Amino acid sequence: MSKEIAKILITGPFASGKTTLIKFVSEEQFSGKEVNTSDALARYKAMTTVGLDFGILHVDDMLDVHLFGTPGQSRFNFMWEILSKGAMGTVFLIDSSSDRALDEAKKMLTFFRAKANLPIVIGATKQDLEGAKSLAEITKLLNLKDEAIIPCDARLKDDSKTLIMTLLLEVISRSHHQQLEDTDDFDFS
Ligand SMILES: Nc1nc2c(ncn2[C@@H]2O[C@H](COP(=O)(O)OP(=O)(O)OP(=O)(O)O)[C@@H](O)[C@H]2O)c(=O)[nH]1
Ligand SMILES: [Mg+2]
Repeated sequence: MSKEIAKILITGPFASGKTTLIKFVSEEQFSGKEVNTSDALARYKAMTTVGLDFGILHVDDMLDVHLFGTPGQSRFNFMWEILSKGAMGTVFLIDSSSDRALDEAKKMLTFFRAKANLPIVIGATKQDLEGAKSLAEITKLLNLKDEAIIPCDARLKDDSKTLIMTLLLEVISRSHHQQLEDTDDFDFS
C-alpha cells in the first residue's frame, strides 16, 4: 500500500519559530532561503525567511507529513497564498513574549481565516521567556473561537509533533463531519 502524504502549512509572524520547528521536527529537510534581516526588525533576529522552508516528518509506514514554512513578514504575503494551495491545515505559530508579534498575529490570522478555509491550530512559542502571555491571554487578545491553542517550544521535536498531530486530528474530525453532512443532504427517494 502506498504512503499517504499530508501537506500542512507552518505559518505565523516574524520570529515565531517556523524555520526552527521545521528544522528540528523533520527527518528530511530542504533548508529554505534566509537572508539578513535588513530593516527595523534586524535587532530582533539576524536572519529571516524570504522563500519557503520545507521538511518531511515520517509519522509511520502509512503517513508522511510535508511541512511548508512561509516567510513571516507581511511584505511576502503573496507567498502565503501560493504555499496554502493543496494544504490540509495550518499550524500557526505565535511568539508569546512579544506584544508587537501578537498585534501582527491578529492581522495575519484574519488573512488566513479569510483566504484559506483550512483548520488552524495555534502553537504558542516562547512560553519560557519572561513576560510571555498565557494561553488564556492570547486566546482573548486574538479572539480565538474555533482554533485550539497549545504551548510549543519550536526547538523541541515532541512539542512540534504534538502540534502537528493535533492539527491532523482536527483535519480528520472536520472531514468526518463534512461526510455526515453530505450523507444528510443525500436524497434517498
Ligand atoms: N526561548 C525560546 N526560544 C524559542 C522558542 N521557539 C523558538 N525559539 C527561538 O526563536 C527563534 C525563532 O527564529 P526562526 O525559527 O528563524 O523564526 P521564523 O518564524 O522562521 O522567522 P521568519 O522567517 O523571520 O519569519 C530561534 O532563535 C529559536 O531558537 C521557545 O519556545 N523558547
Ligand atoms: Mg523563517
